[in-house]
Amino acid sequence: MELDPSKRVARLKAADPKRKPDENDRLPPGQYLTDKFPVLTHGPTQRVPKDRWRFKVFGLVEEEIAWTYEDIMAMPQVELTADFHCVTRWSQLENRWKGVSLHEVMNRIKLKPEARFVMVHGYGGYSTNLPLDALVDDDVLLAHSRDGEPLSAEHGGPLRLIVPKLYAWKSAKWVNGLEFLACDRPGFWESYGYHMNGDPWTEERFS
Ligand SMILES: Nc1nc2c(c(=O)[nH]1)N[C@H]1C(S)=C(S)[C@@H](COP(=O)(O)O)O[C@H]1N2
Ligand SMILES: [Mo]
Repeated sequence: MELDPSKRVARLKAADPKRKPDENDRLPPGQYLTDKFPVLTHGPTQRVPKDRWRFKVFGLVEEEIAWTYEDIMAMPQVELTADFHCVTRWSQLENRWKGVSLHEVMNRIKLKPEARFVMVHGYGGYSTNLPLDALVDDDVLLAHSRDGEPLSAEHGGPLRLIVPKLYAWKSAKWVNGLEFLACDRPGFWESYGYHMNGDPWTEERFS
């Protein structure tokens, strides 16, 4: 059952007594709190067996790469706690994600100097664009688990991108590639009018 939001906030305050005990400093404007983990997918859930899964790096790179799931899992892993804000106005607080930091991924890629943006691709044809800075932030992960459980296919397993500082549509499920670009280009939702950047704190919902 969904926790009453005030109880949820009370629990969060207890978990971090130093933090200012006000849900408004955790919830971006226009968002409401949920304890559920809603599924939000356009189109069918992708079910990609780990042994067939590939992650491609292409575009403005010195050398194209195709990593297997095992290649990615062999990189050092981190856990981090982060919030998740969907543009349809639900926000979840304190997800415990586990996966590979984008810093680890970027350390293994040689970009051409013109690269400024990235198109993130997912199985099923999904895409979403990010400025390079947003991709290489400290809290960006290729995540395989949430709260100690492997991600279900519905939630983007075996591997999805997590970009906590931007609206959740930037967190591509079934992520299978990074395409580096010199100029920004709209991804799937962006081409229907979602914002090119997508900062929830300044409500960059639509362009
Ligand atoms: N491949 C893919 N990734 C996606 C989406 C999608 O439709 N396809 N939806 C996005 C949106 S709008 C949101 S809110 C989050 C939802 O993630 P969840 O279903 O795990 O809650 O995934 C994002 N990543
Ligand atoms: Mo969303």
